[in-house]
Amino acid sequence: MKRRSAIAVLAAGFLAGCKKVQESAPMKRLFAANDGFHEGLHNVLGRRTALAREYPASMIDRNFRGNGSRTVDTPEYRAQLAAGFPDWKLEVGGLVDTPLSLTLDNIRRLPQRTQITRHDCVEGWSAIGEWQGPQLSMLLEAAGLKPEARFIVFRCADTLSGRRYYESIDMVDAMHPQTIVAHRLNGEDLPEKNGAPLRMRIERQLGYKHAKYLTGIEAVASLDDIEGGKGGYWEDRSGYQWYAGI
Ligand SMILES: Nc1nc2c(c(=O)[nH]1)N[C@H]1C(S)=C(S)[C@@H](COP(=O)(O)O)O[C@H]1N2
Ligand SMILES: [Mo]
Repeated sequence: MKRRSAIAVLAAGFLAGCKKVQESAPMKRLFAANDGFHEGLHNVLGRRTALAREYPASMIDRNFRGNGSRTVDTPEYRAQLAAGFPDWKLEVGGLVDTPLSLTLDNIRRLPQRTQITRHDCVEGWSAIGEWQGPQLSMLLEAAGLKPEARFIVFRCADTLSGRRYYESIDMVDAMHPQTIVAHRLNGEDLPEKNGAPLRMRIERQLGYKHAKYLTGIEAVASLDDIEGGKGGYWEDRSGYQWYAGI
């Protein structure tokens, strides 16, 4: 019953949400705020909403490197991995009207976006891959963001040096058409090292923003009280920039 209602909510959200991302409520508010404002802000928004470059299939790196966590070191994850993640749940919650609990099957049945993009890691390597999954904006529209929601936090299953990995973005990136919840890489289910079964793609930002082993998507008003308060695992620990635009 619970699962069916999540799908119904998603379907309704999708039908309502077929309009362009630019016409979604948060983007409307952004562009309204920009009306009559000076050119500088207009240019910044233009840059932030522009698409990241997409590449031809001939340029795909067939063995996409795994970086940071390359697995989740728990018996539960190993069992899920071996069984094809039958019980993996992606929770969409926080400041939303209707929290969603989605299975992989739910995610696979949603309208999909496929994009061939270049991943850039701060450590100095890049790789081109083809990613597939539903747009984050669709999930957020289905759940219904409350007006106070300003950031989206991504929760992950893995720990690095004893701390849960997490990340966050603002609504411009959350509503960006290339921001997707990816479950496939280069035409196959996401490999373990690349974040199976689900990971974020946030194509206008550096690699550490792209949360792997995704378990939760949470809408919040402020990042101050989350973990170290700087909006991400590396931001808390190493002073990496929260906004990692490329
Ligand atoms: N959950 C989680 N997500 C993560 C990391 C991590 O260690 N754990 N590493 C980040 C970093 S620094 C990079 S460059 C990319 C690497 O993605 P890849 O393993 O698919 O190359 O994942 C990012 N997302
Ligand atoms: Mo990275």
